[in-house]
Amino acid sequence: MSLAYVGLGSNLDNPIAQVRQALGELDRLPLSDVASISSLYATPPLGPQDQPNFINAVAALETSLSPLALLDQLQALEQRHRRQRRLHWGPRTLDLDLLLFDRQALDSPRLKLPHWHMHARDFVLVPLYELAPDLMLHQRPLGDWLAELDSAPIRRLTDTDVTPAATI
Ligand code: A4P
Ligand code: MG
Repeated sequence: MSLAYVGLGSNLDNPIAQVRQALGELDRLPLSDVASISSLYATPPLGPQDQPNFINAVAALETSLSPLALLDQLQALEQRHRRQRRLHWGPRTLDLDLLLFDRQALDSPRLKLPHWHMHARDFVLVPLYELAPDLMLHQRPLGDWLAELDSAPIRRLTDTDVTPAATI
C-alpha cells in the first residue's frame, strides 16, 4: 500500500458539490480508499483574475495502484466531470492533482512528483497541513513552507457554507 495525496479544485458548476462528489468518487477508485479528507476552502484564483473563486481540498488516499495508474484514474474522473481544458490556469469543473505519492520523486512530462509548485500554493499547503502536519516536502517541514506564505485570503468553509444551496 502507498499513501498518496490528491489536491482537488473546482470553480465552475457548483464547485462545492463538484468537490464533495469527487471525494466520494476517489473513495471508489479501484485498489484505493480515502484515508482522510481536509476541510473545504474558498480560495481566490491563482492565474487569470476574471474567474470565480475556487473551492479546494486535499484527500489522503491509500492505494495499491502505481503512480501512473492513479494519474490515469484521476484524469478519467476529471473527464467524467466534463472538464474541458481550454485555458491554462483557467476555470474548470474539476482539477485533480497528484500532489505526493509516498516519498517518490518523478520528473516525466506526464507526471511530476511532488506536484509542480505545490510548495508555493496556500490552497494546497493549508488543507494538506490539516491532514499531515509532520510531512516533509523537499526535505523541509510543511510548516516551514507554510510560514513563508500569506494564507490570509483563503477561507475554510464552515457547515453553514456546505449546504446544497450554498454559493461562493
Ligand atoms: N502532470 C504532471 N504532473 C502531474 C501531477 N503531479 N498531477 C501533467 C497531475 N497532473 C500532472 O495538467 C497538465 C498536465 O500535467 C497533465 O497532462 C498531466 O499529465 P492539467 O490538469 O491538464 O492542466 P492544468 O491544471 O490547466 O495545468 P497545471 O499547470 O497543472 O495547473 P495547476 O497547477 O493544476 O493549477 N487557483 C486556485 N485558487 N485554486 C486552484 O485549484 N488551480 C489552477 C490550476 C490555477 N489556479 C488555481 C487553482
Ligand atoms: Mg492540474
